Amino acid sequence: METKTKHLTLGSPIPPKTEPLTLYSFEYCPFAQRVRLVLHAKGLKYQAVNINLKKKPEWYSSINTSEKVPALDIGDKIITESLDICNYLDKTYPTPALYSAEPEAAEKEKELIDKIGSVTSLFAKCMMNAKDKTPEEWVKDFLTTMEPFETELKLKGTKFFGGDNPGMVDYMLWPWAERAKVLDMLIGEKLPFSEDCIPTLHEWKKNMLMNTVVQAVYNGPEKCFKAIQLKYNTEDPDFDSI
Ligand SMILES: N[C@@H](CCC(=O)N[C@@H](CS)C(=O)NCC(=O)O)C(=O)O
Repeated sequence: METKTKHLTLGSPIPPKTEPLTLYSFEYCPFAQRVRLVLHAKGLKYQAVNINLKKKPEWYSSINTSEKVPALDIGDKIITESLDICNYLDKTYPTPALYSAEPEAAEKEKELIDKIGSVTSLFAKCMMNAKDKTPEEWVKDFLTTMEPFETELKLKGTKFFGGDNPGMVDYMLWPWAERAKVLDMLIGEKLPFSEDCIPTLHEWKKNMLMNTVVQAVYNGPEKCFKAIQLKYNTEDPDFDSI
């Protein structure tokens, strides 16, 4: 389904298009991973053009003026922002549907997706400024941001937010669950989450790990940690060596 280039860098020419869908990506970017999950869930063929985020090719700003990944080239247009891309894909390729057919339930799912922003911004804060708070304080903050997800999934009583199979909420949230242990690695100790504080999400993570779509684009915390180390601590990182 996915063919991918090496991480293109300063001086790399723009590669020829090989598929109708081209995803500008970075192998370890959680936002790009959201799109890859949806592309795989829909069974779509695409070319991932990986961008070295430390030394971006000169032409990348003409693909996405913000110079961020992901960006999806659909032939006559380039779509940016992970959630907008995923919603476009869900509308254009409706099978399998990633939102509930019932409008009220779909609305609830969209509200939940909006709340993922608090999780991702806290994750970024903890990653960049781990020493600002004690591990106990970080855990308290994370539990607050994760509470709506724990409550909703418990209420639904299903394996996934999407029901028997992952849906849009599951795929939008997953990249941060996959990377959760990166925070332990950065802090240098295990964040003290007690065994039973988020039991439903704990079970959800186990179920997600067994899902073939999740497995298709899984890198795991060790590789994501190495990518962060390379990006922030080396002048000329080789992301293909991870
Ligand atoms: N809101 C954007 C966020 C995308 C984003 O922040 N991507 C990061 C990589 S994970 C990026 O491209 N950063 C630019 C850089 O590192 O120069 C989305 O949802 O697509």
